[in-house]
Amino acid sequence: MDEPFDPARVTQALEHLPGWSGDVSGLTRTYTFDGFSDAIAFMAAAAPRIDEMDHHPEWTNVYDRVEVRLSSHDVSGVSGRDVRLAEVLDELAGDAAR
Ligand code: H2B
Repeated sequence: MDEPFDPARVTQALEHLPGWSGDVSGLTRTYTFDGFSDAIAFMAAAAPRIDEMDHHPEWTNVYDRVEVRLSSHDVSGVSGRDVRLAEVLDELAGDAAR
């Protein structure tokens, strides 16, 4: 099992994740797309990568937005798996998201 990040480590991680916020309980970002279909396409494209990583976001879609919250349930906090998933989601969202 990973160690949960302490506050300093979360701050350090967020410096490398523009657009993301959070604290020791989780990392959050809202992606805004050009419309509903683009938002859903992002979620569908991410699904197999998420399953490969066996690390799953809590996320909700409302129209053109996808609100994401990442935490590691097994450590009750943030771990390196959340940082890696944030990087993957940013890569998949690419220029389609604001
Ligand atoms: N996702 C998240 N966000 N945190 C976890 O601790 C987690 C997960 N654990 N996805 C995985 C699945 C675990 O339940 C399975 C058994 O590996």
